[in-house]
Amino acid sequence: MSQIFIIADLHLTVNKIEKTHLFIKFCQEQAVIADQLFILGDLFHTWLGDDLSINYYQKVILTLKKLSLKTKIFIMTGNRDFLLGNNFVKQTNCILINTPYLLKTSKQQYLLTHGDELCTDDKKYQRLKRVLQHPITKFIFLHLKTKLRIKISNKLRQNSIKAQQSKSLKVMDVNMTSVNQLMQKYPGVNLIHGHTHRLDTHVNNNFTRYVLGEWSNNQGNAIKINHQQLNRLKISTTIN
Ligand SMILES: [Mn+2]
Repeated sequence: MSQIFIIADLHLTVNKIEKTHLFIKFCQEQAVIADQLFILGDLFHTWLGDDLSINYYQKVILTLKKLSLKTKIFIMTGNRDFLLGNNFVKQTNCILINTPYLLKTSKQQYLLTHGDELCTDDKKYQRLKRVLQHPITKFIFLHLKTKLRIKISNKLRQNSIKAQQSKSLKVMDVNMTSVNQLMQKYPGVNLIHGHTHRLDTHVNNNFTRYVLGEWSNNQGNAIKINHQQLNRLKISTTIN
């Protein structure tokens, strides 16, 4: 019997202690029973590089490390934590996976992705992503001093919040042509993604699209695949 948990968009930050505790509790009491845990991006709200951020998130790092003794943890980066690197992997025993990732269970296959690459209506976002996630940009950023990295990261966050205010909800959702183009390459496979924070299940003609939701301070959500059944789970401080 294999049990799989899939989560995304926790956006953990140092100042949201409640949410960090919710995640730790989830790891210790629920994910620990699973064979595999998949985190589909934006586990962290900001990641300024392993050399800085590992220290900020010690509790999370230790929790993942402990969990990895029982459960295989696969992490995909999102647009907020795309700088997760080798040291993070070493310290947590997580496995960094590329997007999209094909998850095969005995009855059904699922394509896992963060989801932002499917939001192709948002041209400005896609352009900025190409620049920010370019290997040269990453290299330069990781060699800047701490203060400057924090300053740039804050500025980018402010700009992103400002930009979102003028964008329509439709522009910030996935583009169905892009989704269909991707899924055509994977006949018979279902899609699981996060990023849009619009928890829902969309049954299309050829595939089902499961969207994970973001975590709040006192509630999270997960997909659980067990006995070939896919179920939605609410994660709360009181485990039921
Ligand atoms: Mn995201």
